[in-house]
Amino acid sequence: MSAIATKPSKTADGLRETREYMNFVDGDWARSSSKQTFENRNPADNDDLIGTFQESNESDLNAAVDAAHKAYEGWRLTPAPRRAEYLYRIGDILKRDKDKIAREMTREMGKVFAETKGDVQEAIDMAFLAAGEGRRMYGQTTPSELQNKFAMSVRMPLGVAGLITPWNFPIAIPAWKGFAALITGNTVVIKPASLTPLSVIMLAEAMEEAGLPKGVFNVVTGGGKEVGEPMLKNPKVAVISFTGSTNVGREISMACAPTFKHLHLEMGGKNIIMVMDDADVDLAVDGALWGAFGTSGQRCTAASRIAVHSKVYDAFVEKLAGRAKKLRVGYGLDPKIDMGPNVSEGQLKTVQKYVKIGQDEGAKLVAGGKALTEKTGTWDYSKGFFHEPTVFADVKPDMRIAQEEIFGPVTAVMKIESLEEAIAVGNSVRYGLSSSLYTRDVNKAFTAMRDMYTGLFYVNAPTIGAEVHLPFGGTKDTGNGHREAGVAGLDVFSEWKSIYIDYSGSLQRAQIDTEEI
Ligand code: UN1
Repeated sequence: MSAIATKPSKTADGLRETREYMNFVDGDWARSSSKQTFENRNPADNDDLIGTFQESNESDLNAAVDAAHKAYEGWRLTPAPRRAEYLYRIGDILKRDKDKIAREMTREMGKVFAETKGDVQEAIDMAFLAAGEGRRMYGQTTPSELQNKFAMSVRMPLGVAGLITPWNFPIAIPAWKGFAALITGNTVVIKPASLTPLSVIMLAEAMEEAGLPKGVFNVVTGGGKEVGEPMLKNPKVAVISFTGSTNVGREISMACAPTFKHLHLEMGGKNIIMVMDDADVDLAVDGALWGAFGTSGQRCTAASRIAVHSKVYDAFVEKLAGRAKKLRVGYGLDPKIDMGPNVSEGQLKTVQKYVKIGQDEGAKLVAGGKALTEKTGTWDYSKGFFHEPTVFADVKPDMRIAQEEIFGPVTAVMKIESLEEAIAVGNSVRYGLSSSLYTRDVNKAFTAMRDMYTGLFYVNAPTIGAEVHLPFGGTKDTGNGHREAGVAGLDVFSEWKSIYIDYSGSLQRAQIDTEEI
């Protein structure tokens, strides 16, 4: 079977083809045993049906886990440099199809084409990074304390990795997790976000074309209750890696606790840009605009708070509000557009809810504030989930809009008097993903670099823009101590085995037969 079955369907404007996308299980494309599908529509244009996807259930999930479990021995014993060859090939395929995949991703998820191309590029980068690790994957060799004894540590895979991935980076995050899992020798079952299943299906198509052995990578689409929860319960799944909200992450954590299932969580953020009085204000405004409104603010790393020194506060607020009002909102495949829609009606409602909360709390709305619902020369907004880029000024650090993750095009500007105050405000939230400082003073830069308790920190750049070869993740309620990407990303999907080889031919007792000096 292929990934897609097409069938004619009647629509208001005549006959159209509906594409039905399959699950990918044991190297083949398959329907769910539920015989049910769900629809995926373009968030910029609800008339545009991307396709229907399998509404899978527990038995589909278990079948995929069985396939991954069966494939594990063969994959585990495939030398890592050979595993890497598949990843190089997958990276090449993604590179070849970058524009095609990105176009579909903009249709499916809404962010502008330049950004979906960046998303695919992150997957390509990760494919090559992980493939390179296939020839490194360093352990340690160390001297033993005893003569004629050899000591070393090696990574070993865990088994079947269960991945639960979000809609905001529909291919990059599945790639971060998936390639790290594969290169370390695990097999994979992935449940993509129901708002963006196509992106993961396109990733699976690249894997199939690359000739990845059957069952090594499996995709099961469907809901959290029907597919996600059975994944957490299945004893053959050795490790779960999840990116999504802190509330769902907590539930996953509790579900994994009784069986000590290994778990990596990457959750919410409330990231801050801090602007000092000596900063290049125009550069800081550029950064704030990109940090707050890139991906319509739907990044874990979005700059949803901005703390500005009182000496440059008025100038900064005026410039940021002016620039935010000028952003062109519309369909992401139109090259003139700066910002796309929210991904869903639910996200749009959350944004509207927080705009109201901000106004009720007494923050000053200086740009945006409304959902876009009319037909204009730019786009027929009534067909999607659009919201104006929104800037609140005079926000107090304890207001809800400065404390809670909104995940939309809303940012909260606060006035501060010093670096120390900015750092205290910056660290005053429950999350700890990303932070940034605009300054020309090297002493201030190093102080903030030391004192911001976040997993990512930038100087003279916004809170977004992480590259794949460094660890990605956050402190406090953002994560559970793990990181993805970089070499650190291998830790989630492997365990250390320390190995001692005694070639003395006699019993040597560590700590006891070691001569005292
Ligand atoms: C996310 O929002 O979950 O640094 C990932 C960035 C991107 C990745 C964001 N490279 O913003």
